[in-house]
Amino acid sequence: MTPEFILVTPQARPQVALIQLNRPKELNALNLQLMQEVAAALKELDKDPEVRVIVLTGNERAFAAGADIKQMAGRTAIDMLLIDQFSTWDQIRRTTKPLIAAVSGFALGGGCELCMTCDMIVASETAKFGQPEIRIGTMPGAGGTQRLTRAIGKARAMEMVLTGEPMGADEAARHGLVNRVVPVGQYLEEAFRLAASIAKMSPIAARLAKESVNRSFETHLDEGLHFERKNFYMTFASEDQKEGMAAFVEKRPAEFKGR
Ligand code: DAK
Repeated sequence: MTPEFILVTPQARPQVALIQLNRPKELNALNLQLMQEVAAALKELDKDPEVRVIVLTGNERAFAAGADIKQMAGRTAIDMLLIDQFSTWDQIRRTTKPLIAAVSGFALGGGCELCMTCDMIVASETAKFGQPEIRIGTMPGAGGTQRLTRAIGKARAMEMVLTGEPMGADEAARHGLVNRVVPVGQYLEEAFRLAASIAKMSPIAARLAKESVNRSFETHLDEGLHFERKNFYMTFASEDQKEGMAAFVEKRPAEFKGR
């Protein structure tokens, strides 16, 4: 079925797919259907052998201004429990291919959480990251208190979560929340450029490396090193590792096949 609230381009650039959130009048507020469409598109693209990297974006004015407050306003705790939005968010988190958020304008609440669920963030100068849920009587519910704190440290995250005050792109870059900040006209191209440089690598090595970096957030050092080691060994079972090292020795560019 054609999605209603997102646009999906599997080959926006060679081997790079694009998902664009497309509810511009509502600043891409994340209603349930939109989130399900994002999760379904990611699942599809994650299986597509022609796709190596995925870029997720909104538009210049807003990546996403949060979960849809109008849809959420009347819900009870039990409604929220039964809707189980977390299965959608968990599925997004399980995407195995590198996922880059290209963010301009508002990335607030669930919008900030969604871009932090991605592996890297390319921001435009106008990007504003924030967790303003406190201003509407609630708090982050899709990872904001955890991912923001890990990214920018306790003091600054606490301030943002308790005051709802957003952080601009330059400060986000200084804190390591985003990879780079570029002028508004360039953020999507810059995300594609980053995506293309990753798409040239072995997709097997990229997948195993992504898993290993992510593991560092979930475990202690000894276990993390053990996990890394197993994934490192596993790259030696790939044709890509043989090709990569042969290409180096033969002084030619490697051609990775994802096998
Ligand atoms: N929800 C619904 N509609 C929204 C919206 C939102 N989050 N943000 C903006 N809109 C709508 C506005 O209502 C307006 O629609 P009309 O009134 O024209 O029909 C339109 O978008 C344009 O917005 P504004 O007129 O307000 O535009 P301004 O430039 O004046 O202001 C703004 C832009 C971003 C500062 C403002 O719209 C704003 O403060 N928006 C709300 C930001 C916010 O509070 N976000 C956090 C929402 S709570 C979970 C997963 C996720 C979450 C929770 C649970 N689970 C997995 C369980 C996440 C929760 C949240 O994100």
